[in-house]
Formats: sequence, structure tokens, C-alpha cells
Amino acid sequence: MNVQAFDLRDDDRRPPVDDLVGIVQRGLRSQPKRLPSWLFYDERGSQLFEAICEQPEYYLTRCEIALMATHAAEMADVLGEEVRLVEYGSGNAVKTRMLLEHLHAPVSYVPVEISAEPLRRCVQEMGERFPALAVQPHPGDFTRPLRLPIPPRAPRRTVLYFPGSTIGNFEARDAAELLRKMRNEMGDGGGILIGADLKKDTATIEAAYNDKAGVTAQFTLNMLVRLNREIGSDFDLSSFRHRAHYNAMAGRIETFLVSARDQKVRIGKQLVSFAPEEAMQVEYSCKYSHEDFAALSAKAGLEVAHAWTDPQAMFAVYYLVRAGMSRH
Ligand code: AVJ
Repeated sequence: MNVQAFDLRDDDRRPPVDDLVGIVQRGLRSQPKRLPSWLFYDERGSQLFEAICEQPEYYLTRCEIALMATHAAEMADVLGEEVRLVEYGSGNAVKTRMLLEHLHAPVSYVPVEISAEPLRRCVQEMGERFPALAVQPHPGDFTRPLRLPIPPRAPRRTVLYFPGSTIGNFEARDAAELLRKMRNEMGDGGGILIGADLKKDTATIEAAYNDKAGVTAQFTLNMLVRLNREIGSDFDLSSFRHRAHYNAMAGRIETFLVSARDQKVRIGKQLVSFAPEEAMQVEYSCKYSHEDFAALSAKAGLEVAHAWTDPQAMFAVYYLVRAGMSRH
């Protein structure tokens, strides 16, 4: 396969302040108001997310790690020899290490990450842990077409690794579009190894997004802290509250920042009004049945070649290939 063949646009970096003001103004003009969930991940937000992963209620990370501990060797066998492993995001050192430890003669590891500091840390850690592995960091936004670095030797296949159920942050259409883009990037014989949080009882899911220590609430509110700092908005932090509830019909956690009172917030040159109890949507975290995930994959021209779950069937990792390919 030819890595130059996809290329095309420049990867986008963090948008300049003007764009950020525009993005926020547009989001707050829509009905209901919304802000994109990638705004969570400034430096503090990334730290808070790591702290979320350690909360007793947040089962996702623990279950995915348990799953990797049991199945990583088999995954490596399925992926085969001389894989180029491209990771979407780089904040998953533990799981990625578990996979790399078992991979057979991997050709290179390419973390794709928009934030400079996590990417730097990832390169350093992986370099120390796997001195013989070619680590080829790719700064950029994985939702955009990637210009993958030229590998040191020809890989047998490219596998895109997308752990954590981050796919769940995308609405169905966007998720299918992202998978379709990944399908292009991996090439004909390539694959996608992807984590997905499974449907389960509402109480367990809701607790994971409403931890007792309030770390998730801090994480949600940090989005406003970030905006106040980066675009000079004047969100009053004590007048917005975190709310996360499970919409069973839609199969997703819906997270909001709820206005505690009637208030106006300055965003650039505009004043935006919030009614008491008005909810601004900041994140979806979709949950899947195996059937849901197979259907989503099919929309992107992919099929599930393998599925693994942890012992309690809380979380799944799927290996997706181009539809029709697993029979050849
Ligand atoms: C990193 C997107 C998988 O949706 O569970 C955790 C982010 N938000 N708690 C998720 C998150 C609130 C997380 N993902």
C-alpha cells in the first residue's frame, strides 16, 4: 500500500483563538446549546480524565485493561507479523504497551495526537519500553485525513488502534464517517482494533459519569475554565453544574452543563443568555450491543472479524476489516 496515496489536506492543529470564539458562538446559538467535547482536553482536562479513570465508578478503563491482559496475545496473533500500528490518540500507554508486548515484529508505532505534551510523553515512554521499535509520532487531529509518516520498512498491514470507547463520543453519522476514513487509511488488507463500551444497566453506567468524588463534574466544568482563559469569556463557574444521565432509547450518556440561574455570558463580542435550568450539551458517550457495533461497522463498509470482552462483558474490543475481506 502507498501511504502517500491518501494524504491530501493539511492536518489541522488546535484552532486559533478567532476560530475558537466562532466555534463557541455557533454552538451556543444552536438549540439546544452545545459545545464540542474535544474542548475538554486541555492540559488540566487531560489530567482530570486520567483521574476519572482511577475512580471506582469508572469501570471502562479497568475493564478494557482486564480484557487486554486476557486477550492481547490472541489479538497479536490475529493481527499477524510486521504490523504498522497507528494509534488514534496517545493517552493510552498501558493498553498500547500490553498490545505491543505481544505483537510479532511490528514495523512501527505511530501515535496520532493533537496535544504536544501527551505526544511527547508517549514517544519517550514507548521509546524506553521498546528500544527496537520505530516510533513515528504524528501530531494532528485524527478526525482529519492523516498523512502517515513513511515506515522504515514495508508493513504487511496497517492496523489502526482506537481504544477507550472514544468512538462513543461521536454521533452515529459522524462515527460512521470516521470509521469510513479509517477504512481508507488502513488500506485493503488492514484492520481496525477498536474499544467500545457495552450496554448494561443504567445505574452502573450513570455512576461512571457521576463519581462520588466529583472528578467528572470538575472535568466537565473545566471546559468553561479553559474557555475563560483562552477566549476571555466570563462563565461564572459557580453558576453551572455538571449533569450526566443515560438516555436508554438512544443508548448513550448525555452530559450537560446546566445553568443554575438566569444569566448572561460574554463570548467575544456577543452576550449569550441562559435561562434557569437551561442545559448546554457537552458530550455524548454512546454504549453498544454487539449488534449495534456490527451495524455501525457495516455503515462504514466494515465487518467485525473478531470480538473480545472482559470476563463481566462490560467492555468490548473489536477487530474490523473491510467487508468481505475476512473470507479471503
Ligand atoms: C475518553 C471519551 C472514552 O466518554 O467515557 C469520561 C470521556 N467523559 N467521563 C467517555 C469521559 C466523562 C470518555 N472517553
